[in-house]
Amino acid sequence: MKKVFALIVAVLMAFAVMPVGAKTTDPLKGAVGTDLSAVHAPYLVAGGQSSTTDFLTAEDFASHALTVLTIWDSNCGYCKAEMPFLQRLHDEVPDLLVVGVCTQQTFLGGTYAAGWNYLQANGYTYLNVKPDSVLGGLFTYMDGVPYNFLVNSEGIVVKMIEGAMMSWNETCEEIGPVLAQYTDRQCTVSYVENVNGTVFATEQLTVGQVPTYSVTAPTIEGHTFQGFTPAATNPCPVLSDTVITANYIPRSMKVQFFDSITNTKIATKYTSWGNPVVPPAAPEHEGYTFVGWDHDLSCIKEKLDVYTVYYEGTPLPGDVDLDGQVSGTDALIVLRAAMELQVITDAEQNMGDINGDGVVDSSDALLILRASMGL
Ligand SMILES: [Ca+2]
Ligand SMILES: [Ca+2]
Repeated sequence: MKKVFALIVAVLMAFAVMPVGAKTTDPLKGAVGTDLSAVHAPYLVAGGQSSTTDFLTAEDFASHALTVLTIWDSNCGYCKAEMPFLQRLHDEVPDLLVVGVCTQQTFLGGTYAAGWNYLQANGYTYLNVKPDSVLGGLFTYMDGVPYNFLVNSEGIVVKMIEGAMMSWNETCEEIGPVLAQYTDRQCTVSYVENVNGTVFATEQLTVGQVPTYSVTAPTIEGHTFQGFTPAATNPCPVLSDTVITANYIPRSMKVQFFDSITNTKIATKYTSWGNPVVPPAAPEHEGYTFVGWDHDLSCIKEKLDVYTVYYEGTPLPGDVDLDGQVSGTDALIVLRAAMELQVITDAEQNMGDINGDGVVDSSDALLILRASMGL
């Protein structure tokens, strides 16, 4: 219904305001072929004013392979939705000029001041202008906002994009093949895995070509490959150097906790590879002190069965190996752990942290050594 109405309006407008024969463009292609080289549109400056010194002119078209004229209004939600992609074009694509054309009243009643404020508030830094009579002429092809017009270096409209580009992929698909007609710039595609951030493959493409994804995602210990972003099933023509991320997730690790005295299971827990696991509360047994668990629980890299460690009676502080005496052997275990020469169990960590600061380090080793010497 909206389309039919728009069509009727367009037909009425065509008869009402356009001199017959004034436009030579194919109506099916809209504005394609329109010559904008006479443009002289003032930059939109602070507060929504017109610059009196800076104007968009044919020179700006001439100095870029392609220009995106994006016609927008500060009251238009779809316009705002595509602005991050326009900013990305501005930031990343060196031979492309992005120019916002801020409309006033024409479509949704937005104002230049509101447009200016929206740009500032959201950090959009691409050029914005007010329409002059040349750019205003494009409005006759539009039944709303946003519209994007691609303009070649001679100032000729070569493509009209109706409605917002709602994703980066869509933006690349709309613009890539057109930009490719005007540049043979090379782009590097880097394939990066998201665990260590390593680039594991690259390929060279020209603008508008599509990444091949003909790479093998590396095997990463403890992780499962989940696919690429952007997805290989939805490849995106390149406009500039591009990163494709290979996504991995850590594997789930099952840890079962057992009571070493009754030989019964206390709990089953899951953690992701390389992460700690939080143990359950240990059962109490008459005459025994619970010391800890018989594995290191700070970094789980395999499926584990973990048992409680009990000491009959009360252990001596610093008796890491629970042999009933504090000796140089206990100090050596702690020193080796502190130097990362040896992984010690949860129980050994609890006994070795003699100063109770939550870490096992060389100061614990020294204290244990002094204790063993009766100092
Ligand atoms: Ca000992
Ligand atoms: Ca300590």
